[in-house]
Amino acid sequence: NRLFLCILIAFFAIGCKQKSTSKISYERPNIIFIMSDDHAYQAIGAYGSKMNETPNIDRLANEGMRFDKAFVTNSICSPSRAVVLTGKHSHLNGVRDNINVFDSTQQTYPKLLQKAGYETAVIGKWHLKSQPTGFDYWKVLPDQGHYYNPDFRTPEGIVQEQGYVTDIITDMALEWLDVKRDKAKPFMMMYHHKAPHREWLPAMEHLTDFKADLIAEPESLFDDYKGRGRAAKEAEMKISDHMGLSNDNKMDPKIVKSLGFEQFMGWYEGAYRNNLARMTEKEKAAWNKVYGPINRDFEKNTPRGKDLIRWKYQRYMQDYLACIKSVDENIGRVLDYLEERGLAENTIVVYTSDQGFYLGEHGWFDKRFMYEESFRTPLLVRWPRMIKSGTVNSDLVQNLDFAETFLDAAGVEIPKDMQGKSMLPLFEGNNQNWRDAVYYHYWEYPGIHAVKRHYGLRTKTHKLIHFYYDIDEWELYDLEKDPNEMMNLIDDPSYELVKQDLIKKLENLRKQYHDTDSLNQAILKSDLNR
Ligand code: SGN
Ligand code: CA
Repeated sequence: NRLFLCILIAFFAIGCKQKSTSKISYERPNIIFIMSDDHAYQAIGAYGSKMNETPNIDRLANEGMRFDKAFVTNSICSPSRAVVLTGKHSHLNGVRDNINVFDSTQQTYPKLLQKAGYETAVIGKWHLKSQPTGFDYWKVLPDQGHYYNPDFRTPEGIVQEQGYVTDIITDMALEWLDVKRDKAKPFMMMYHHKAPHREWLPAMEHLTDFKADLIAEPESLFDDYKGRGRAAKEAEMKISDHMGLSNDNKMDPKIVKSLGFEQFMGWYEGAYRNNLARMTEKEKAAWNKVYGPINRDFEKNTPRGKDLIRWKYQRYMQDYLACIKSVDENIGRVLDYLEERGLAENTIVVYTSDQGFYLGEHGWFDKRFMYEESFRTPLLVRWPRMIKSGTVNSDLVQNLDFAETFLDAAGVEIPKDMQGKSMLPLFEGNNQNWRDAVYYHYWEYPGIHAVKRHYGLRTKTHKLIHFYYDIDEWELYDLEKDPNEMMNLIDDPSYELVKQDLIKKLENLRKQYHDTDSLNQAILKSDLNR
């Protein structure tokens, strides 16, 4: 038809390299990549959450595609962000842990889209240390950023904004969409929330939310790690021992001390005070109105032993879910805007998190492990022009695939050195020749939370992990029989064939992704010298 011809001619005229895996031709789509920080799929309505509702995030699932097997390559913040930008595993993009600095001169998908005529922006959490490059507009949080009255990095320097971080990031995103961008071009916006990252500080209007709820405990809240190796036992992310009563559970350090509790880290007390110090007097008053009675009750009816773990879990979830409430409401504002302006039809809207998170499973908070809750991440994609509404996909996809997918959708050639795959065929319902395993490698050890270095692979049915560095242990899980990963089968003779097959597959994947032992030795050496 004539429209198709015009678009085709326009592409040739501007010299775009069209090499889409898709057979459908279309006007170049806009892209909004929404990524929150530490949002577990367990706390999303569309993934079956019973503890909270996320009606706006769910809109993306109802009107688009829900991915049930979406994973990260390295379950931690900066590395995940670097993988998204580059489409390369951590050992090649240089950000293997939260300490590495992102080399901003390297190839990224925003740079390639910008070159192909897209207007690009990143707003919110960045956490890559170096300045954002490849963006026409950027306004990002310094490092982890703050919840209340947060500072922002801009090309002109640091500015402080008044209010709650999730609302402010959204105000900025809407302002860019509405008035700041060049409307003659298609756009790509990375809209990144800080929430619901530790220490889970809710917006003033949500301080009381969930406080009267009794959230169901996960089956493995009191896990004793029997059936697994040293890595799970030695990790320092237990709600019982490592979650802070003051900073995480918002108890006054004076009360914590007077009751005789020792906190795992000395800085927990300072963190509590720093959070309060960022609030205005009005905010402090609202805060004290809610947490004051909780503090007094804790002082009077001090829980101990298992009751204390239960209490901490409830406190943790109340604040965590309240943070998500703001994320969900603000995403609703952006989706409404797209509809009002007639932009929804040809805008790809992605919702994901930089990784998953433990909501008490195995007794934990935090992430890092290749076990399911942190390895897996939510992924919802709406693109009415391409994706049938209400569809569910169960292919193995990764954050490694975003760069390739966005370039492909924009009709830009995918560079050969990118390591992921365009998800466009999956959007169209075609999963022929898709991968049968995903690869994972985590490096930040020794480090906070003490999760040991490990790599491994996951197929649709099994998982094989090798923990190394100050340990040499292998773990094998049958995900169909043991979805909670409670029993390591590595020495079970009835799994010998499965094990041999997985080991071979893992070797092949390591070769395919160029993650070699010699490179890893060099990485270890340089990590130890810093
Ligand atoms: C902070 C958190 C840790 C968390 C890291 C990394 N402590 O240090 O619990 O693992 O960030 O998180 S906090 O009390 O300061 O919040 S990441 O998402 O940025 O990788
Ligand atoms: Ca994170």
